[in-house]
Amino acid sequence: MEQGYLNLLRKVRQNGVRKPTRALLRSTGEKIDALSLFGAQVRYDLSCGFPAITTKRLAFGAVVHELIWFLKGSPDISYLHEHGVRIWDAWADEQGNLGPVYGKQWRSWAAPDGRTIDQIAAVVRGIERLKEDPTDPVGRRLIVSAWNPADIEAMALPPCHTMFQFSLTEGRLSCQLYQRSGDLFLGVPFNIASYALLTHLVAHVTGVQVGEFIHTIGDAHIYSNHLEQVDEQLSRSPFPPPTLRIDPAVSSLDEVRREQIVLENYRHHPTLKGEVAV
Ligand code: THF
Repeated sequence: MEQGYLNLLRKVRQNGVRKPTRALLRSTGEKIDALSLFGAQVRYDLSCGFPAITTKRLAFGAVVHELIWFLKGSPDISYLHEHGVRIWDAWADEQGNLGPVYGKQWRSWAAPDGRTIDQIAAVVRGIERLKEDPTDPVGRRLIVSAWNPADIEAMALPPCHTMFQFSLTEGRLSCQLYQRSGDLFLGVPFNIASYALLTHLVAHVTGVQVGEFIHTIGDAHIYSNHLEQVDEQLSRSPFPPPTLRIDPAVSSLDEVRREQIVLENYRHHPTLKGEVAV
């Protein structure tokens, strides 16, 4: 299940081009280099298990809370703080605001005429229509975009997950993400789990099976302060993937709670820590 991820990690570790980046390390205050590969794609078959990385511990609770927070459409990180999740702190201002990032664009994209567009609700409606009529034109248009050029300047960080598309094929729901920039050691395991979970949730509320998660990355990189951890991770053998269980009572993406999502049989190697570049 995670072999595709490990192969990409190994490829960038061995053949990535060393590049300077814009990112800073808080601990030293200096800009940091990364090993980088432009253009990568990994497929995860969600029907074979949940793609939680097992070669280190994945903070699955933080993944779930972050996704619930995106789905709430909230511009500040108070929900995350109420649940002890600190992964967005480095980008927030003193009031905990990030500007019009993922949640805002997913749930209430501002149209020029003053309307707001709920892209997530539109995807769910589109899948419902496709169940009735597989030839409905929405079939190749199940798209959510976070990249709103008019809002980029007001965002704490331009979205790394620029857009994603769903496809319902033979009763199975697949999702492909285009991620413009991927921090392979720290962020990407989170991102894989997050979009796999989103795919499961959308499939659950629309009553279809899950298919694949296809992860397409623009700049796939390993920051130079993560190299030791990556070498350790690459020396480990993955365990069989865990299984995701969603409470059957979940009927809408707007009311999902943390306790309704359970990762079963998650066997993993010990935690590998790394400092995030901001
Ligand atoms: N910027 C950079 N440089 N890397 C990223 O991964 C990243 N993100 C988001 C936005 N900008 C980014 C923020 N998401 C962690 C995980 C996800 C993040 C940021 C940080 C992190 O530190 N994870 C640790 C600890 C987790 C915990 O225990 O809470 C880990 O070991 O996974 C990627 O979308």
